[in-house]
Amino acid sequence: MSVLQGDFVWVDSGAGVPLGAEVKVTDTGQLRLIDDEGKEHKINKKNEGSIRPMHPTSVKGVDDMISIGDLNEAGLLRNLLVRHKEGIIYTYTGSILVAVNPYQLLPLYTTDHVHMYTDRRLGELPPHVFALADACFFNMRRNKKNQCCVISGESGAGKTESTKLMLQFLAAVSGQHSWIEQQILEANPILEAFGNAKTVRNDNSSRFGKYIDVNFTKGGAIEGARVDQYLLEKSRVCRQAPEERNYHIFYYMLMGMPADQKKILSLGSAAEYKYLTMGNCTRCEGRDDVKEFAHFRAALKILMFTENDSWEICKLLAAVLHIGNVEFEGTIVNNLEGCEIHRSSHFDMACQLLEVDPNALDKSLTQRSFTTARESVIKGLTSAQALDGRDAFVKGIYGRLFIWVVDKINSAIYKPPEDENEVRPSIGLLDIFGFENFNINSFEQLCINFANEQLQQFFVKHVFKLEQEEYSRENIVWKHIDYQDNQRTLDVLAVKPLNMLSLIDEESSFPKGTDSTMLQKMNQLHGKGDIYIPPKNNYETQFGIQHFAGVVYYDSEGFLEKNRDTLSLDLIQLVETSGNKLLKQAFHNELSTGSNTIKSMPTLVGQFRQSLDALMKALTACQPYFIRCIKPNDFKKPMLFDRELVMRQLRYSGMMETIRIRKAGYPVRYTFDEFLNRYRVLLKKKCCESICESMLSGKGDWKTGKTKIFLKDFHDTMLEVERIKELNHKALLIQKVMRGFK
Ligand code: AD9
Ligand code: MG
Repeated sequence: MSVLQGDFVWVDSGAGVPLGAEVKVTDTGQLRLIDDEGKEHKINKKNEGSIRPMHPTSVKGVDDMISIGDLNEAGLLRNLLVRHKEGIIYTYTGSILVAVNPYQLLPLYTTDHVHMYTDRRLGELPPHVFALADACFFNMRRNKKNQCCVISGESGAGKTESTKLMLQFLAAVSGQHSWIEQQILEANPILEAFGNAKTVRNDNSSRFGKYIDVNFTKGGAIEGARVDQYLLEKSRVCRQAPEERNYHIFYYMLMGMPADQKKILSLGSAAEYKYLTMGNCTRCEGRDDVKEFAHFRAALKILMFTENDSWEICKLLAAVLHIGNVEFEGTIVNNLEGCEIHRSSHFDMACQLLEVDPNALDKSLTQRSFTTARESVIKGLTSAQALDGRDAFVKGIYGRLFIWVVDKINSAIYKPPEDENEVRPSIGLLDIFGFENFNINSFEQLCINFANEQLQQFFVKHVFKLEQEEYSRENIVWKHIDYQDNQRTLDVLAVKPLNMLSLIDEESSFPKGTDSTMLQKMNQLHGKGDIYIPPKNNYETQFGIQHFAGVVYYDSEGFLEKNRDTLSLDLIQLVETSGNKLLKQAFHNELSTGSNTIKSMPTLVGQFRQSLDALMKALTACQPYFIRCIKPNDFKKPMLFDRELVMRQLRYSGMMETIRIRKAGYPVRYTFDEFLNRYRVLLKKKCCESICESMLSGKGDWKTGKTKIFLKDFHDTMLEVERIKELNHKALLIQKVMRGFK
């Protein structure tokens, strides 16, 4: 191969995927390569074989990966890399948008950009998240079909930001600049205050999933929206990993609330609260908690929360912080271990804010009552048990408060249809927690990763399975494209009889079930397959699962407790005696059944599966768009592109196969009717001619003029006869179908 100064070539990088490199000629005439990472390689006869010429499309990069000449991993990766270097973060794969997080504010989202992308077809302009939003909006109206956009990617990849940008665009093109649009946009800061937190991966990590369904009028104006929330990570309220914070709202409140109000709630600074200092981190760089509190308060007003609502919310949050500082002291009375509460100002404040009797709170935190067959027994709790019980209470309060807030937001922005059966045009945006794999993973990660498996299956089904099935139904000549199907993982997790999730549920319902009996059953039932990876020995509590994005090991300890997600009857009864209206409203489900029995509440897995099933149903009824967010580095830094990290994400999201199928396939399809109705304007004359050619050829002479077609009488008859035949045939088909319905 002969190369010249300025040529681009591929060179082996030693680790995995080849790198791009530019050819330079030294003063002495020797050839050298400078690779994409700035490293120099000498070329001599020996290693000339290891370099390959680069396709011109890979040199500067392309807008749509489908047009890449080097259709291999190196080609994809370099395409994103060279674009990232130039600050181009969006790239298409057909209609799928790949978005690489820039970790800096780019001047891409101005009103001018909104105008520029309004009413333009996908691909007319450089790739952009607004273009996708516009495509959803356009298709919703043209195809009279609801649209959804599934936004995926790992933690910190940019899902939430993309969702906000989609909403921003939809609100702008809906064109009303009205109250409802502002309300929908301002719901976000409230949701993020309660449900987002600083983690090691993302300073604004969503710790819950959300689906926002935006409804439009027939004329395309936003009418309302509804937010569905999924599985808030409640454990964060009581515990944070190093360098991580609790939910933003606590810090906002402590930094932003006026001193006189703080005084009433007896609040100090974040450093004073156990629940806010577990991660040894109370500040989040780049986030101004004072300003955010002001924004949060303003947003509450826009969403119709009253002054009193805001105050009651702050009261409950303050109560949570005070309870977190309550301490227990172990006691031994009559040889029985028990504990006592350290009566402190925090305890007093907690009672005052929760509006409960101090003795009652004391009792329900340090004792537990049981009902045996004959009598009810009261047992003292050890201080460790009391701490666990206290944390469960706090998680219960916060989790229910979050749901109450979401319900309240919905009551402001959602207008149920007047007629229940009416289908309103809508666009749904899904921003769900990304795939997670930490050093220690627990029940929450299993749920999150299960949700991601479901979404991946939705993607696989839509992009690969349904597509290829349709080609075969329509007799299109097609060479099958292989893809990574994650259905087998889903089968083991949630489909097969005695699947893992149902085992967890079943074991949770046995009073005697423990994490280790659950693990034994999993080993027995799934240990022989290649999806579930049993623990190494009998003492080990970690099991693994082969996910589409790699193996994740989960620690089974605490699984059943977390899944049962129950509060003791004592605590529920305490809430019942409370004078705090918001607290009681938050617990309305439990309280509605009367005082002596806890309504048997579904388990967490049960609830989560139910809401995911509903979500999948909603998505399936829509025409889907996909945004694949990519995280370019682990340091939240601009202009830093970690090739290995990006390659891993491209691999597990099936990007290579996606490009292949989108390139080979025909993702847009119309019935003949739709096609003709829509596009006959373009080729009026040709269309007419080809109808005549196919129906009248060899049967006398006909002519096309400039605006008219000229036929003999009998031609007209022939055409009409054929037309009637075709229509009758259709009518017959319709009748058949209708009869089938009866
Ligand atoms: V998580 O699963 O909720 O932990 P996300 O939602 O995928 O995660 P997020 O959207 O929160 O990530 O993005 C993380 C950070 O990246 C943001 O806080 C921004 O600082 C940064 N980001 C993401 N997208 C953009 C963008 N288009 N422009 C500028 C961005 N910054
Ligand atoms: Mg997020």
